[in-house]
Amino acid sequence: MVLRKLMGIFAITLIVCAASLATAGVPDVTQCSATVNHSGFAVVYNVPNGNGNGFDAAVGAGGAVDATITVVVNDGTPAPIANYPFEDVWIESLDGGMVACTGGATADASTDALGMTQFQNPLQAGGWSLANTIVLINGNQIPGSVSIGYNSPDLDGSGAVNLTDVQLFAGDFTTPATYDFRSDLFFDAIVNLSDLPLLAAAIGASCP
Ligand SMILES: [Ca+2]
Ligand SMILES: [Ca+2]
Repeated sequence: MVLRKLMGIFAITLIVCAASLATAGVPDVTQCSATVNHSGFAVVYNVPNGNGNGFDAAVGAGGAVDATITVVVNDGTPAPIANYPFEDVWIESLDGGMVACTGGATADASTDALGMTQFQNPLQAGGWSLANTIVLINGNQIPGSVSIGYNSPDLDGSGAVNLTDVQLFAGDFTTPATYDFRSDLFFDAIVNLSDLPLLAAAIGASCP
């Protein structure tokens, strides 16, 4: 009888230990965070070859803003996970409009001792989006989103800036009655001649 009771306690202890082992060191997105100091929507300019702007040179309603995304990766206990690989921390547009090159939208570095990393370096990406941005940890979304959209001279998100994009831009440029965000490369709520140099400078750029 005493032995059976002891066995019962032993089994319970094993279960409790297994539960805590399962979460330690494994990211739990409900315990992770993604934050931007800037409040309000901001747009980041991407070029597939990485020659776009960093998140610290985003454009908001009133001009240039720092839209750097700070991410903290915690496990379920919750405790910070250090050295979590940057390849497994990436961003996407909620509507999929921003199209990243392979590995082109990952965090700047693996996490530090506090489980922290950030998105500040230019992405390697094309396409465009006015939807918010989500952060994924090994494919699992951190709940919520940040107010960042994207534009790019790779208008169609093909991974290259070429004649197809020029034709799309020309179509948007010649119909000023309808505002086409995708061609507002110098983001100021109007598509005009000031957007053209950005397209011209990027022709021929492609994913690495
Ligand atoms: Ca393209
Ligand atoms: Ca413009």
